[in-house]
This record gives sequence, C-alpha cells and structure tokens, in this order.
Amino acid sequence: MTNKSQELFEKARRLMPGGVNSPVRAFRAVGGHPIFMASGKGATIVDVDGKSYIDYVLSWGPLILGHAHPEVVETLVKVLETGTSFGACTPREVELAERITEAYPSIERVRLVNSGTEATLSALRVARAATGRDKILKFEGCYHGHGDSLLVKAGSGVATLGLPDSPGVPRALAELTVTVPFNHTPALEEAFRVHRNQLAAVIVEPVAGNMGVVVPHLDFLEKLRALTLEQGTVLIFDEVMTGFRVAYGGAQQLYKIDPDMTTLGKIIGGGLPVGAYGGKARLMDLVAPVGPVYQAGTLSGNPLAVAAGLKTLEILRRPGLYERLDLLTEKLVGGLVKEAAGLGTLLTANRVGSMFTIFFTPQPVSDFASAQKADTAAYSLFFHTLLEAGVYFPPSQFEAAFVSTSHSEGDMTATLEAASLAFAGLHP
Ligand code: KE4
Repeated sequence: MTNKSQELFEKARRLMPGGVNSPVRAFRAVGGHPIFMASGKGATIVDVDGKSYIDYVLSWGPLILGHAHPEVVETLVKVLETGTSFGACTPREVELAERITEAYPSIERVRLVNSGTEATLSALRVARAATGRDKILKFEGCYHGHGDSLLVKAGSGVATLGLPDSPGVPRALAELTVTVPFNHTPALEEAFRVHRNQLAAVIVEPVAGNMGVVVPHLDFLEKLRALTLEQGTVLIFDEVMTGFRVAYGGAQQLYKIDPDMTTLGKIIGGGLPVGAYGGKARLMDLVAPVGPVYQAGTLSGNPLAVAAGLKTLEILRRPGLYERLDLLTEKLVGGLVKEAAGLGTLLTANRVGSMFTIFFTPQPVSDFASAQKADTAAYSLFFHTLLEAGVYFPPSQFEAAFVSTSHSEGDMTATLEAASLAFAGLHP
C-alpha cells in the first residue's frame, strides 16, 4: 500500500530535480524514499501520513529550540501583521547586528544575507578584495555551501591545485582552491610553504559538521591562526552550523581563536532564511556601499527572519540552557555507544555540545579519510530501524545530528530503546 509520502514523491520527481529542494533530503545515502513532513512541535515532527518522530535533524541545525517554539511563533504572528518585507532599513536589523557583535567580539561589522552559501561566498569575495590574492584554502570534508570556489576537491597533493567537485564549476576557478585534510597540521604547514603569501583566505568549519561531526585538534586551529596571521591570509570561521550551537559565542568562544571573519546562518534565523558574514572593520568596510566590494539581497534582513532570530537568541541567553543541552546530549550519545557495545557493535561518537555524529566504525574519526571508513550499510540499517520506531536521524552517516531544548529525558529513553533494536539487528 503506497503511503502519502510515496505518492507525493512520485509527483515531486516529475516537477523538481530528484523530487527535492536540497539533495540530502532525497535519502540517497540511506536508501528508500524521502518522508514528506506535515508539521513539527517541540522535539517532534509529523509526516503526511500522521506518523510522529523524535527529530534529531531539526532542519539541519536551525531549530535549537525545537519546532514551532511558542514564543517564536507568537513573535512571528505579531510581526506578520505589520508587514513581511520592506526592502528598507528596519530597527530589528540593527538589534540583531548588536546581538551578533556582542556575542562575537571578532565581528566588528556584520552584513545579513539569506543563506549560509551567500554568507561564505561573500566573505571570500571580501578576503580576495582585501588581499588582492586569488587563491583560497579549504579542508577536505568541510562544506561551506554551493559557491563555485567551494565545490572543489583536492588535487593529488597540497602542491597541486583543486579540481571541480561539480560539473559547471570552471576548472580555472577550481584551480584557485587548495584543499588540505582537516586536522592535519603538517599538511597545512606544507600548503602555506608551497603557496607562501599567495592565499587570500582560509575558510574552515572550526568544528566540522559536514563529514559528520569531527572535533578540531587544538594545535590545528592554533597553527591555522598563526600561519594566516604570518602570511596576511584572512581566516574565515564558517560558523553557520556551530554559531550559537556549540556555545552562545560559537566555536571561537570554545577554542579562544580570534578569526578575521565569521559566517553565520541557521540558528540566527530561528527557522527562517538568514545568513550573515562579518568580521574586522578594516575588512567589512570594503563592502558596498562603504567600499567597492559589491554584495546585495532583496530580502536581506527581512523583518520575519530577523524577528525569529532575535527571539531565539533571547531565549538562548537564559541561564543554564547550554549546560542542560550538553548534559542531555551526552546522556543520549553515551547511551548509544554503550547500548551498541553491549550488542556487539563498536561505535565512534564525536560530539561538541548538542551536535554529534555516531560513526559506525571502531576507529577514531578525526578527518574525512577516517570518516569514510564508517560502515554506511550499517548506518542505513540503523537509520531505517529508528525511522520505523519513530525516531528521525539524519539520512546520511556524514551529517551532524542535533538535540534541542525541547528534547526530554523521555525522548532519550525512547531513542535508546529504538537504537537497541537497530543494534540487535546488526548482529542477527
Ligand atoms: P545554506 O546555504 O544551506 O543555508 O548554508 C550552507 C552551509 C554553509 N556552511 C556550513 C558549515 C553548513 O553546514 C552549511 C549547510 N549545511 C547543510 C547541512 N549539511 C545544509 C543542509 C542542506 O544542504 O540541505
């Protein structure tokens, strides 16, 4: 018997590429067809067939408060009645800029945009303008949105330049992107030797989330800061996922690194489309209309998204919130690893605050190569067993999972019960 999700998917595939508006939603990494969602409330999401799930995707990170938080909804209803977009300056944009610059001392000026992709491609443009250099450096397994310069894979070595990681990316552009393994300090030093004083920017997820969660080695981030300072390279912390997630002040607060620029997104929109890029005034004052670097956006700073973001950040400032999130997530992640071991499966869990990944490999996961050693077939079985039991994990081994302030101890218990079924199924 086909269910509504399957019927919708058949229709959607005739109308949208792969039937989706973003590839990861297509379930290609885990098999099966995507679930179409109808509503969400707190930690729960409900599909079009009325089945409920405990949600650990949370829209890929924005919903740190859970779905349809009552105070966020109340704020949006009020703002809706006053208009949705003016294409003009509004007081709330100033307020959100204040909250961001207070929380991120490295950000002296900030520009709001509509997505993380817009934020990172704009930050790179500023860095190239500021340095007069064209080359940039990124890390294998890190994702910074779909800007052409960032859809690039490593050449044969740090000495060789990048190759397009998607058709449509000009080879000449890809060659300007150097790629280095994440957490590999010697390779990083080699890249700075080979491309001495030629790198406009390094862009990094300070805690990687897009190969699954990978925790940075402290010396790696410190060396990165030292090398970029030494050679006048702009250090961009891409905190689209980690910003206001791993701490109110993001990874730069946790690891005490002072980047030149930061990109934000997800949480600062409270579930509506927002991105932001910002940094030192000497860099951001290059941006139009003050400076010559052009960047613009019809809906940038729109009243609805900014209001949802402001209310979300206000709630996040309440005492003890991050400590409780951390404890709740540790209970879940520690329980999953313990449950699996008891049933014969050794997992590696990487976690920073309320973002985590359970890798189906007993080996430590500290970079893209080690993440790739995970057993994706086992993850798929885990994913589908949980889905059947009403628990929604990311439909890919190489994505981050998230906990919200709406998740309860009961949700953790139910998730661990479902997981024990999955682990038992791995060793029939
Ligand atoms: P968006 O353009 O999707 O708003 O942001 C791009 C982006 C930039 N930087 C980081 C660190 C990110 O994680 C992202 C987007 N994250 C993915 C999750 N892996 C979004 C989910 C999707 O692509 O559908």
